[in-house]
Amino acid sequence: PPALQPHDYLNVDALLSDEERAIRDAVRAFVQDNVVGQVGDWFEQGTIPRELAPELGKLGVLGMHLEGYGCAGATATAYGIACLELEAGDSGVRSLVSVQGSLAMFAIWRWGSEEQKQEWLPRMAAGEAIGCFGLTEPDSGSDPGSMRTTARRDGDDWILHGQKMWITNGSIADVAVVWARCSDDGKVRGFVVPTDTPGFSAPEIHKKMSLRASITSELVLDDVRLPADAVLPEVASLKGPLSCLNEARYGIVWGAIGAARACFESALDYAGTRIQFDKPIASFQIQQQKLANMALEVNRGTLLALHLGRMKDAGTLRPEHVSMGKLGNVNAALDVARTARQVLGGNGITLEYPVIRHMNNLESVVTYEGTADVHSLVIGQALTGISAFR
Ligand code: TGC
Ligand code: FAD
Repeated sequence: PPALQPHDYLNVDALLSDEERAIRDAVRAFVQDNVVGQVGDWFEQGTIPRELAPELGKLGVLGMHLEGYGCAGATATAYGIACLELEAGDSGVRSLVSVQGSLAMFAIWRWGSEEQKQEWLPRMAAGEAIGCFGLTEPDSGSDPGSMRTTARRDGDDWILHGQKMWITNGSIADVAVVWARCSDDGKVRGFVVPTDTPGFSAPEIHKKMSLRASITSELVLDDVRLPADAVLPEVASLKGPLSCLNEARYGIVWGAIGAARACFESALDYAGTRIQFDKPIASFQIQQQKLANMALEVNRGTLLALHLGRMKDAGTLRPEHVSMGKLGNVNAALDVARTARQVLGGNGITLEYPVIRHMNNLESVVTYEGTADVHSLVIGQALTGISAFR
């Protein structure tokens, strides 16, 4: 058999096609050139440069898995591989791409009118227009069905009123997909809101200790008047936003393992060079056990992601499968990051190394797109047939 590679212990590489490997290498090189050296500063400053969006557009990862309208039409597996490489740079970069492609663009692509698609998708695929996705509210997180944002009709127009919370890309977005409950029939619908519409504002949320290389905002909708054709015509239920979440959660199944891999690689490298008691710390059994467990989690998580990717491409992936992937891989990534942080000793707490940045980011990743508890309950319901949400 071929020699064992510490960075690809199970030779997952051999399970990928040439095209998938080429996409991986292109995204990895992009992250190396455009993210790795700068992201510690972005994290410290609490920002991410807007100019990254057109660069990501040129790379072809915005709406990468969508067909037409300037999108790459890649397979789900290829999109997942891209998410892994992006999140090996930073969860904030993967978030930008997820929110753009899997949430805002997917909502328009799946549930929008032909005019809405023509107007927004090509510019969004190019990164010329940035999108955000407003579902969560201050009093409505895990239970989005309790949302209070309303849409009422005034003649042909719609009037949106309410507030959204924790919205990635909010303050830098050109367009917001906002989910609201319609006051005439009580149904949840999506609205395409250009962010320069009077009454719309997006104050940025500060003092975050996680996902700092990402913009997070409130959306304030103060009687925002929209034309009749602003509504997404093809869905009138919570199924609309939840279908988008399936897409973004799928990307996180892969992405979280990218963050874990970066932490593992940093710890492996550090353990081999850091000398204490006259030896590299890698020569101590306790550290080897940590490295072995990290390698196990990274490899197991990669295989799980790849399996779900192949299922998605085959059309057999269910939302309940995605919940298992998101729960398992984000928890695994958090374990790896926390272990790696200890291997690095004092250096594990600085932004000179990637580890604590990833570790803190993963505290957001485990909460957004359905908390670990929510995904456990989805799996529990699938196993028992009993819903324990209420
Ligand atoms: P429930 O009564 O079960 O269903 C309501 C309607 O939705 C349909 N549905 C789904 N459709 C597609 N995909 C799914 N996964 C679906 N789950 C349910 C269902 O068939 C029904 O349709 P219809 O047509 O009959 O009305 O809904 P529920 O209110 O009991 O809620 C279920 C629950 C708790 C699982 C769901 O609310 C949930 O997932 N909550 C978590 C909320 C969440 O994840 N929010 C994320 C916000 S976006 C975000 O975090 C972006 S982070 C940025 C980044 O990615 O970087
Ligand atoms: P809550 O729902 O209030 O949960 C609090 C605790 O209660 C959690 O531990 C939860 O698991 C637990 N809990 C809740 N219900 C149950 C239950 N039935 N059984 C057992 N335990 C339960 N949202 C968007 O719409 N768009 C975005 O772009 C976006 N980006 C985000 C970016 C960041 C950095 C963060 C942190 C969040 C973002 N979110 C976004 C919001 C995110 O989806 C929510 O934070 C998440 O859904 C959880 O909602 P919550 O924070 O209100 O917590």
